[in-house]
Amino acid sequence: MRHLAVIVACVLGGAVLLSGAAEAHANYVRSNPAADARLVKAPAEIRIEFSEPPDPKGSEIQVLDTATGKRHDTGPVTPSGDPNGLRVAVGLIGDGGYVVAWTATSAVDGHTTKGNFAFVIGNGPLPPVPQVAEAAPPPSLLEIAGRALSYSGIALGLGTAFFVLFVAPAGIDPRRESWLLCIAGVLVVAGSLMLIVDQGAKLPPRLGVMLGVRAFAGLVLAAVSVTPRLALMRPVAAIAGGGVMTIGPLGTVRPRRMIALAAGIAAAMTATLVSHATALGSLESMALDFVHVLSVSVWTGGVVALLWCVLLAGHDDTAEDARALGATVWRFSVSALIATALLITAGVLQAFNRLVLINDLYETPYGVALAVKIVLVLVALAIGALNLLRWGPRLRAGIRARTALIRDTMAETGIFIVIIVAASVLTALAPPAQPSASAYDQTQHVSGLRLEMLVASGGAGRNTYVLRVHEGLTPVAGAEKVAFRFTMVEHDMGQQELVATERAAGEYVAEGSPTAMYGTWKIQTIVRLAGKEDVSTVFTVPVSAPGGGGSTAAPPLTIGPYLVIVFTDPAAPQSGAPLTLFAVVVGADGNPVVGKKLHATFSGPSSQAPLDAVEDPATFGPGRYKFDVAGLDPGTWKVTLAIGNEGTGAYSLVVSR
Ligand code: HEM
Ligand SMILES: [Cu+2]
Repeated sequence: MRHLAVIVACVLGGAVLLSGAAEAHANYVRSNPAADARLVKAPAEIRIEFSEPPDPKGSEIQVLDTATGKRHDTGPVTPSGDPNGLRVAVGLIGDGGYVVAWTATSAVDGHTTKGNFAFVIGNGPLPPVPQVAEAAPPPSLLEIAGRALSYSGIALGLGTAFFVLFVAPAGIDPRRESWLLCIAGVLVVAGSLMLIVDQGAKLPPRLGVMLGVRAFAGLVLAAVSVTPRLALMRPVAAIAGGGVMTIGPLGTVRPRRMIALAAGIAAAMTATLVSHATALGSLESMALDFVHVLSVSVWTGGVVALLWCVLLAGHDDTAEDARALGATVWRFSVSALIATALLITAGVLQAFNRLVLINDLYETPYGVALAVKIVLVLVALAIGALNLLRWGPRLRAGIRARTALIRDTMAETGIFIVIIVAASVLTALAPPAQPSASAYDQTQHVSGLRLEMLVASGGAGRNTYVLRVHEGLTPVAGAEKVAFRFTMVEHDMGQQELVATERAAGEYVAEGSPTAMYGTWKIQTIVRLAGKEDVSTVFTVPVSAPGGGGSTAAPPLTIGPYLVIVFTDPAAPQSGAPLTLFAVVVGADGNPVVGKKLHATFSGPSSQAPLDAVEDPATFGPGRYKFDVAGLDPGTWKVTLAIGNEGTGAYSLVVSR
């Protein structure tokens, strides 16, 4: 019970350290020309910046004339100079509307995403605003299989090496683990090759190198297993005195097993280096992922090695045999307890980073795969507890329990296989929390419905509004009415309503220009289903100044009891140029909050004095606070906003050269 309490404390403690939303799969962040831009003269090239490094080889940018459908991109897609950017040259084009349709392949994990946006040259009408939805094709079976084999091989190799080095009885025959290491090596090699074949010609070079390293580590595992007396190892073995070496305080060290452990760790490292955590580019997230993979391997691979050890022990006829086995079970239980505490902490922290709502666990494919994992982990933990609390003590008391131990470890092994398949589906899917091609994308859960509001562009004027309505995993088709009511927070501009039409099952779309002025808008959505009461909720959407369209608006901050929408004027700040930072403070009822003291502190490429906000309801309307910033150096700034002493929130500000 005390151990359980420690695990629970670790998980809860970890959950407190949650950080913001993650991104994975290469998604559109901004472009030049911007989405919905109106240009005076034709661009010579299109540049798009994504949320993670794209690989030019597997990516495509098409520039299409909306009138004729003709393609105007010339030459291949190349890096744009920005680490996350791509560019394509554009032929001579005249006035008119154009659609840019892009496909991006992540350089990190090879996952593909698609999307599109429009721009217009001259005074003509804006071309039809393209679909807001961006698509990530479903993962292939080959990818899931390749991941599952890789992960099982890594876990078996690493877990076995750890088990024989640190858990098994000192005298265990080194040939014992050979079979397990050999199977592990074969699984890792086969899994890596499958993933390479799955990528085919579009295999990003970096991913190719990583999978190559993983396959090599697999070969090492297999080689170490089949050649305990390999010629190459002979000198080492000679020095080591037949495979056992004494190194000062470390005690005896077995080089063969150390090599297997190193190969397992190297293979685990390649998993982290091609994971969503790495695509995110955050060291913290990568460390969590690496800890997760290592601890998962020590536990799951260790259980299989324990099973093997028990099977090979042959019998536990005497009380002596039973006691020896009991000692091994005890040592394993201790390492398994530490490993499970680590893996659950790291897993839960990652999960919070990848999910938008807790409901994602049953309302998105990614969440369902995660939920399957969590439930099965709980079952495996229960069985593990049985080993620890029941069979272990019996064995140590000299009572036979070998059959029960074999049955339980086999059951655990079976569960682990399903967990690893679930983890493979999980890592192949796009997590729910990720930036979308729309300027605004928020999800709310109201009266049993999941409502996702997408607003195509961040600027004032004509726009497309999409509401995706789901009940559980199923889209809610055929609603009697879906409508949007627009009111401005800062000024009384009356109310406008747009009625949406169903574009696809559960996807309701309206076009129009209800947001005439830049500032903060409340969109009340009304969903009327036959025979049910209307479901209504409010989304608060920042609308940026004209010309600022296309840049992804930051999601609102939660500071104390308030929702705070932060935006800048100009929308894309330039280094050294004065800029205004606006913060609109909205209460729980969606109404503006006046008379607060707002304070901003800056951390970034250079030092910047903190600022206090001024309120100017006569000019800007109530609830809008203004910071005048003299000019910032180029780079990414973290602006921490405090409202009195009610709370703080962080806003990320990118200043270009
Ligand atoms: C025996 C138990 C478990 C096994 C074998 C396992 C296995 C794995 C593996 C192999 C990965 C992929 C790592 C990579 O590619 O770098 C992964 C990722 C992950 N795991 Fe687990 N895991 C287990 C338990 C858990 C638990 C209990 C949770 C959460 C409560 C969890 C949440 C996650 C998350 C969120 C990811 C990241 C997925 C992504 O990249 O989008 N795991 N797990
Ligand atoms: Cu991905």
